[in-house]
Amino acid sequence: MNAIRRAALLAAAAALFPLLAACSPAGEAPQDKTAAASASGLTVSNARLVLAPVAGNPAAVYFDLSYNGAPGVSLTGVDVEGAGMTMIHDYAEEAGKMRMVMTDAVPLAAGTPVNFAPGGLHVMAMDPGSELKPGSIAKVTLTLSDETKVSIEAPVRAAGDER
Ligand SMILES: [Cu+2]
Repeated sequence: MNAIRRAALLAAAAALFPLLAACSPAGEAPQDKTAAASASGLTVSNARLVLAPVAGNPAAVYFDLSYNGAPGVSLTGVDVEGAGMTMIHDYAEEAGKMRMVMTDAVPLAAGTPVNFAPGGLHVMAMDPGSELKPGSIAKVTLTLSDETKVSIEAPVRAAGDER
């Protein structure tokens, strides 16, 4: 191998290395429930999808949001790959009873964490497909009012599992 060719190969290897490191499959990025995704000041963590006791009934998606972006932004939609329509729900007291209510937008404010959790805010995912089975991973994409999208991998849990 001559010197020029060797130098060119070294340069090519150096240019490739960051890419290879960034997409190594079993690499440094933690793949457990503590994995977080973020964009435009929004960080999503602790995502999980909990199936209903009856297969095919709506599943619930929970996650924790922290935000340090621009003011006036809200969470306007959540998509779940492999499921049908989704809705953001909250619980509200009405005539002494807790009822689920639809929520169009969840305002985000810097320094104010928002938790989607059992008994409170949650995403209902209609018609979860059979590929969303316990132990699998659901790709959940959050959309903000400023068009930002953040995708996170949510472990799928059975109805009886910890929520
Ligand atoms: Cu609901």
